[in-house]
Amino acid sequence: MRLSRYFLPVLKETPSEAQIASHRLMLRAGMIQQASAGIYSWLPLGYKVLRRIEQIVHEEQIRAGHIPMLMPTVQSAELWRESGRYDDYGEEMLRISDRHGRDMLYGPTNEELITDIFRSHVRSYRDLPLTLYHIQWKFRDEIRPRFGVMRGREFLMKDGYNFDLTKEDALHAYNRHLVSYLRSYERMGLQAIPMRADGGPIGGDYTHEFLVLADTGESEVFYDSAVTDLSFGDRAIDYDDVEQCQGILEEFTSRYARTDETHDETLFADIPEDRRRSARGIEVGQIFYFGTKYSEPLGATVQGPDGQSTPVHMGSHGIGVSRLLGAIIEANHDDKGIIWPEGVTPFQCGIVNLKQGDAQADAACEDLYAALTGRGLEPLYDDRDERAGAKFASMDLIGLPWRITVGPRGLKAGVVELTSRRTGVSEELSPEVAVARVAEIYA
Ligand code: P5A
Repeated sequence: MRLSRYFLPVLKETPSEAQIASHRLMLRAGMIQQASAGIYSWLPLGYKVLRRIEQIVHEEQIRAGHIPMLMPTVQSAELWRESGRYDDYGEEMLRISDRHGRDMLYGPTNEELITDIFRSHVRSYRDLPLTLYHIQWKFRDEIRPRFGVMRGREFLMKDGYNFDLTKEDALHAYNRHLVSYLRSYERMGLQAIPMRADGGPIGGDYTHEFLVLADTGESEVFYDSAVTDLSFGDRAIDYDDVEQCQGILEEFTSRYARTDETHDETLFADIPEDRRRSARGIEVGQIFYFGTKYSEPLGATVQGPDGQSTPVHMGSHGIGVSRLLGAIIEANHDDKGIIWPEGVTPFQCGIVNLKQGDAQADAACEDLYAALTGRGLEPLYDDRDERAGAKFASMDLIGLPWRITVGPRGLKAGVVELTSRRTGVSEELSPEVAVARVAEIYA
């Protein structure tokens, strides 16, 4: 992409309504624009990162054997009356009436709708296990939408639902989700710690939230600092291997880590004092096992091997896709702007032309652009007729992890400069080596 042809409405001023860094930076970098309280338009740069995050979530869900689909945002109240949640859900549910006076709602979650799909088609235990998921907009009429996309009213969620014959099988589905979430967050450059939590309006008493530690987080958390030493890394996973998935759950959840809703002072006091931590965190996902809470009232049953009809065991599993942008920026920024982890960056590399209009510099930038594109990368070429300082400031603000700077002086010596946004370290390299280096980073 050439910046002169892109739509990147960068703000010079710091927006006064934004209280935390991620919200400020998303507005300043022209990623989002508020449409009304807690509802945002995703401008091209923000939309690109949103799509990258979605892509990682899809890849990891499919790897775990879960099946993508798409359900609508607007749902009928009927199903919610069947489960009893139409009244229970309270003021967070946006209730709508259609022209025939029928009660509808903008879905805050999809347990009822997916259970209806399941009960319409599945009759036998032979069709299990089954896990379906989608990535779809949700609406929750939050009393205090704030911090930009962090607590929105309209937000993008990945929500997955497992259907199993037995509790044991459903717990394996729970473990598969835990493992796939650990992988997903790490690919996004985040450490998200699973912590015992409360079921809330979704239900069940077996649930973990995934928390990214950050001072600006809305959740209060308590944990053994040893959990922060764990990392998933590059392990081979067989998602059908019950023991392997259970082992990973135990590895990541056996130490004390809880949100304030389930915090237990007595258990906390058993942790050696120098490892006891209380902090704040951003909840970027939550997994639930709730047994037959929805399958029973909605009549989602299958015929078991013994010929008996039994309600299926279920769980649901959510990732806050749009909230993740805020969480990633909270964890990756400095005074100058965002520092994208390579896994989610909107463009892999920036190209800054220090002397636009200089035939040699222009040609060298065009060559770099073509070479990077040829390697399957998407560079952002700042080809505007601007001062070098302004170009650097924009690049630092939007946070591309790598920048290649091209100027007439360097070109005389046959070099360009490759700079890391994170460390600020620059190296002078021939254009070919710079391209190879960037390609290798993303290989
Ligand atoms: C699990 C999937 C559920 O809704 N039903 C389907 C279950 N869980 S949850 O914890 O309530 O939500 C899942 C994740 O969505 C994000 N989230 C939000 N993001 C932005 N703004 C909001 N108002 C908001 N509410 C929830 C969180 O990341 C949460 O973990």
